[in-house]
Amino acid sequence: MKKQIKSLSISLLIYSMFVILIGWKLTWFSNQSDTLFSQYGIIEMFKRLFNFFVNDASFSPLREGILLVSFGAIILASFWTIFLKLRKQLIALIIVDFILSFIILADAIYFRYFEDLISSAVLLQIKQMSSLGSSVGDLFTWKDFLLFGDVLIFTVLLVVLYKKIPHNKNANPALRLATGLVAGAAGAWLFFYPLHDFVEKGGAYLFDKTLSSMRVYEVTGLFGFHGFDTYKYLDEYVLNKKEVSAKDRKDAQAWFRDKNKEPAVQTVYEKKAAGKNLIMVQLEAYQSYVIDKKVNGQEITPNLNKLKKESLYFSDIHHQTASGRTSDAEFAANTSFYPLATGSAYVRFPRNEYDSLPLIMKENGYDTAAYHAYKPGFWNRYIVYPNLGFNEFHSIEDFKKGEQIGWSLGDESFFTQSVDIMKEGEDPFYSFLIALTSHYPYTMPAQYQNLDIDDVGDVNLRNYLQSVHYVDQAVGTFIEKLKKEGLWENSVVVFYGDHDSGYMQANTGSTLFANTKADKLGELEVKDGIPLFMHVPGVDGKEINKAGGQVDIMPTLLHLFGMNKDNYHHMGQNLLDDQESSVVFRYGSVKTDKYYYKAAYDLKLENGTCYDIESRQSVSVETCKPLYDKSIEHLGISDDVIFGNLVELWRNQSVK
Ligand code: GP9
Ligand code: MN
Repeated sequence: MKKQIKSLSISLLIYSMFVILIGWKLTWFSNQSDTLFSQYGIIEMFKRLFNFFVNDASFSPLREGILLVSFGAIILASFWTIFLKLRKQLIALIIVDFILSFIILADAIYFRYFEDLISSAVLLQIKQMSSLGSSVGDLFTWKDFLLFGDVLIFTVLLVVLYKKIPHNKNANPALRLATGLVAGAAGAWLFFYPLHDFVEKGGAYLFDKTLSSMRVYEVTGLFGFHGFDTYKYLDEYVLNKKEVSAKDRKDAQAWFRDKNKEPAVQTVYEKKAAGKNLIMVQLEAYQSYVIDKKVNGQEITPNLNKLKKESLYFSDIHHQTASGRTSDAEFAANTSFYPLATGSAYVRFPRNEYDSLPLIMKENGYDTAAYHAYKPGFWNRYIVYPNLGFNEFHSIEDFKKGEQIGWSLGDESFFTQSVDIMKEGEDPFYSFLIALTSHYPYTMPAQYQNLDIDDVGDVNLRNYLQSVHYVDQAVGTFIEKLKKEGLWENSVVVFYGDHDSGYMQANTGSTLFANTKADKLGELEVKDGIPLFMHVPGVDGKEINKAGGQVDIMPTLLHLFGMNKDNYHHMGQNLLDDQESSVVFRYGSVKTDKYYYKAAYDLKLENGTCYDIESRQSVSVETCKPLYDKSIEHLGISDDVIFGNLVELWRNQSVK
């Protein structure tokens, strides 16, 4: 018996070491992403936990709870190894160590770019990720692989010492089984107790309507998130394909009915674009802080600055994208629905129908086409576009070989060739162009590094500025060509940015450069800011600073073209009327002209921050409650419509 206990003790000692090692790796991830342990401080968390057990202090599932949950998850993933004899246990632990380390590293790399975790929805888009190609390489260094150092050392030790490891003749299987089960039960308690407490304290919503992966991660930890995400995926796609309840369907329908009941506000712009063509250009990672800005005396975007004076320029527009990036922006602009919290709607619901911009233009006699010089399968575009109402999709396969910059054909050649295709078609038309050159990591060939900025910001910022400067030049060429071909005078031409540039971390050269107000609110304001230009023939230039986002682009255009109908389902607002406006971000924050409500990861009102824009100070969150309520309502309704493909359903019902 003594020997058996001794061998079990060795086994448990090694096992504990494994748990601590993986725990340490989780804190490494936290430090990398500045979340959880890094935010709260691991020592502080242990202290509070001690206080909870010893001094009966109160328990916060989000602080000390996350410690228990994280360790619980490690134990749940590995307690079964205790059932095995020592040699086999060691092999099993090395394999589990490898798998868990791999998950941690993959998430860390993904987070550096997307500030999000890898979810099953993201894995469904894995083709996109692999096409990130060389840019993925820039996201990690060899040091990251030290995370596998222990796996390597233990494997070598195991091979060398294999013969010397006791055969465990003495280890009693029943004793091992019992110990393993006790460990498993302890793991389950550690994992579920704080989560149960969280749900009891009103946290259930987080698991019902998953608005973002990071919010779930904040309460479940990294492995807990992946467990939950896998469960959600199976539940959504395999076990019970998600049906939007009859009540939610009705609520959504009533919401649109109420919205459409309000008579449209008349403006001087109404129908100003009737009969004109529409050319809409989405610019990659284009942010508004570069517009009208000089660096070392040089204009960063001289052509767009000129356009700004001559067109309608919307100066308070923000992107509303999440992990679907470029596809989210296209989706919002062409359907007036919010992108999903996780994964791209293009990938998750490619066959959905909407009252989409190309479809409406088509109904009004327009020819419609999308242009993007990249692989047609990327973001599922070739499947989605016909459903949205695009007659044609000109992908990389339809462009002549030209100058290659970054991911694909440079924007200059892309724009020029697109106009050549456009001019051959019939009027009126809607052409939607997605530019690509200013994609992360923004490195430009030497001949296109035309700004003299060696002493500015950090290398990321310099690369970014050079690439947006190049794209601006391409925009200039594009406008000239449209003029030459006689298209400028009879087309509405729209330019907007798809999303942020992806690396704006606090206190780096880039934030300091962009945030001229140099305060917390300024950081938030510039982070998601994108430009929006609308050139409307016959309409003078004007700057409009109504708060808005990408979902507002289509309602504004329909107003200009005089194509709006009161049975359309759109989440956005017309940016040209004088009604009060607001922009709801996909992660729950909201901005109006007066307030900026920054949502917390857990989406609880009280954990967010409410800023008064004029005083630039934070005020009581209650002031922002109406904004908060609006964001929850909007995101919920939009999600229901997408999950339930409700626009198609309602269309079919009204036909019957
Ligand atoms: C490529 C483009 C990629 O087609 O959509 O941009 P991203 O989604 O990575 O921003
Ligand atoms: Mn993009």
